[in-house]
Amino acid sequence: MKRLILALTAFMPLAPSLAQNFIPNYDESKVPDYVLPDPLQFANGQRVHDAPDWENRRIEILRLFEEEMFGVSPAWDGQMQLLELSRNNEALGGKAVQQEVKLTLERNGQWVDLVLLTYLPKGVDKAPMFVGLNFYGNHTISADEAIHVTKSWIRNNADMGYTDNRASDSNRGSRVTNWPVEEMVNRGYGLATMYYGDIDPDFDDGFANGVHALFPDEIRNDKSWGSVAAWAWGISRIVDYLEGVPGVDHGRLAVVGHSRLGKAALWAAAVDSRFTIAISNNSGCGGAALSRRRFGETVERINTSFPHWFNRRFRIYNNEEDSLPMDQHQLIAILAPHPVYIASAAEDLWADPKGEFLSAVAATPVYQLLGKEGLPVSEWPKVEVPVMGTLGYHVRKGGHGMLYYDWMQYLDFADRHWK
Ligand code: GTR
Repeated sequence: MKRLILALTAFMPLAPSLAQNFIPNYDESKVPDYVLPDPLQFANGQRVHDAPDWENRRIEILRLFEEEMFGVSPAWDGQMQLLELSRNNEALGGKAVQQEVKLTLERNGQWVDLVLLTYLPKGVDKAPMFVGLNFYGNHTISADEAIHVTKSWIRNNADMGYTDNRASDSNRGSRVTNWPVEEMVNRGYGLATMYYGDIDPDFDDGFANGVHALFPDEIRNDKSWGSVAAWAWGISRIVDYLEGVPGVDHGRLAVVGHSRLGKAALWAAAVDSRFTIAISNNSGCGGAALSRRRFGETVERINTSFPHWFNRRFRIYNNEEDSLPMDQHQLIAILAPHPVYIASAAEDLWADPKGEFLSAVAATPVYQLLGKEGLPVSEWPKVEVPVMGTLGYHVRKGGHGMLYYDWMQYLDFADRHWK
């Protein structure tokens, strides 16, 4: 009976009062008791003994995330056309090549334009790259007037001067501190970034636009891909493009994202093994934070505020976190043996910093099974004391954001694993 009720609620519209009345728990003593699903135990109860067993268990877990949460994304069977929009061979005081390329994805007469901004350090034969989506448009990454302002739908934002859901060029360079490109380039890394709304505009539109619109033949059901999966799918198209760029080290690609885009970064790394490092910055609920803790944002709350982010089946677990067949530590575990870095911020309680840390702890046995260290500590580290093993973690002081401090740790972490 409970199952039937759960199944029915997946199709029921969520009452708006749920969002309005929601009071997040920020009290550690009120975190309920919970038992995490064991990543090293198959659904049928058998143990995972070795690496070949893990390969099968990994696929089992991946399918759970796909079918119960992010949704099933289609394989890409279209064409990609490239058009260079701008190029500066003397960017960042001559240290980098800055380029904008329009990637037009075409499938059965439908098309979508994605504009990618890349920086490649000069004097590096093959540059390792950070690949990450941005929130406010490529023109916010640098003040360079050559960079195009996105034409895609964008959330209105009085501070940014965005009205009518259109970006304006009044904010050129306003996100430079969140994207310290010069530091990356100085240390031999490149960056590839794209406005996430090019891939899928972030509103509940019934999946009629963005890359979903490339698949009009898709019959949607309660397992179909949501917006987080679409952003991850778009990130894979960036890699398709980068694979054709000779100055890029294709074996050293790190996917990075903040908040909702941190959720997308983790999912991108799970479905696309071309990423050999994944970085989650304040990804919170649906990202690195354990859902069962119900600390800060919860499954019900996220599904209510953002009904388009996950698939419809995920709503089954509104207030039913203990019946989730997986939890977010397994999203980290299925990235093993690749290095993963998880960053929290002390005042970002909505994203449950401790729950993000505990995910890394609970993923560690999988790394150890594969002969890797995982996370070197099991006690929550003090503020701004980063720990780095195959899994890395820090909790920065301050609130929600991807800041200079965070990036400095990502660069150190990448150096440690790649140099
Ligand atoms: C919040 C959302 C979080 C997080 C954040 C963000 O409104 O509740 O899950 O994704 O947005 O993306 O900045």
